[in-house]
Amino acid sequence: MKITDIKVIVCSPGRNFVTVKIMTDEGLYGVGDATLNGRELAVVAYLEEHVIPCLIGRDPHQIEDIWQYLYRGAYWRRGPVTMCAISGIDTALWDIKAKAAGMPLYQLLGGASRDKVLCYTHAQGTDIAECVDAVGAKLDQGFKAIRCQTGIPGLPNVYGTGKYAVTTNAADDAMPREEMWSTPKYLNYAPKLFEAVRNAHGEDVHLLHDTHHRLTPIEAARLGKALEPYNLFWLEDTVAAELQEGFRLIRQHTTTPLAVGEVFNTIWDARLLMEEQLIDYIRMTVVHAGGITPMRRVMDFASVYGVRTGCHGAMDMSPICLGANLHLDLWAPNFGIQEFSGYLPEILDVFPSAWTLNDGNLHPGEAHGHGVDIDEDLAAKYPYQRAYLPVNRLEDGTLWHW
Ligand code: CS2
Ligand code: MG
Repeated sequence: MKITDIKVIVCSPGRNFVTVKIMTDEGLYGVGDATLNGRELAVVAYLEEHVIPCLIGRDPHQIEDIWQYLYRGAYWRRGPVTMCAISGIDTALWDIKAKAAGMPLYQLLGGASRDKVLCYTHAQGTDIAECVDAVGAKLDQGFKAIRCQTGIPGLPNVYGTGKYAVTTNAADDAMPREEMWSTPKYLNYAPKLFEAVRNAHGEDVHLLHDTHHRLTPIEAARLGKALEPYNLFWLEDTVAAELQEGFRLIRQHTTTPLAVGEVFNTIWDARLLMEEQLIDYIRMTVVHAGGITPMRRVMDFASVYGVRTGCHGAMDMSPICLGANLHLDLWAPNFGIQEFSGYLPEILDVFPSAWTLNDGNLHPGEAHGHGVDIDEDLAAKYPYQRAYLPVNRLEDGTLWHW
């Protein structure tokens, strides 16, 4: 088999997506997600100018060699733009291989280790009462695990809450919005949220929380300790992800399980965290990690240290990325949970998907390949819109982690 053509499709059905489509001389094609939220066109240029010309005529079955060629061969390794581009290619190649084998992708990975994939969804509110109600609504929909985020008195527009809770491209995102942060206000308020949610909804629901890299290690340690009575499934992204050693201090002080890694893009970003068992869940995901090939390695490496998986799955990971993650989730012996924030209906129309959601669990489906496609005609009706993630400042104006 030979690769005859590779297209990069950019569309914005409510938010921007970059999709790679690889065509072959045998009529089989595969698709992969290459979306990097807020930096989409940088990945498009990387693919069109530097990757695609090298792959025309190659055998699409040589997934490992093509991955090494694009990663090692580039000399300039790592980084989100590079790894999202490689991921788009790698995911499309696995899609082709599984279609050629006449199997759903999870069978090629080693088969299913479980019947269904537990997922967590999001509940948020501008205040605690609203968030408690939102948790109730998600429980009514059948979800078993719920990430809770609340606005904080005195701080407008806190991440994951209010108007900006859904990660769509709002009209006012054409330039970066500015949010405001205060760690003291947050640390005093966050435990009250979980006290209220447990009081209202009991012990059975798994509760998660995301701090979006905004704390220092000692602040994270304090928060983890304060949340212990509420038995969280995980506390996510407490400190800046670059500071792997910072987790040593957090770990010494709290038994709240820790998750990190949505901004990592290679196994080396998480090596120390896993080797020293400083985390419980690794949040890396197919699109940002460079594809299915390296994600399988991350999952295996994590399993050596008792670390479980918790793939990032916000709406800016396209349904293709979710589909690919779900095949890995179904296979991985050390699977933990899959994030699922859901999609706008127009996104699901553009990306016809074989995966299903039932009673708080996902399944990748039995379609050959990874089971997600793109409707190119429909995608063309939603042109790209420039959109940024927000930036974050402390109350005195200092630029802070977002
Ligand atoms: C978040 C994301 O899902 C999460 O845990 O941290 O919403 C993240 O902010 C976005 O994916 C950024 O693109
Ligand atoms: Mg997060």
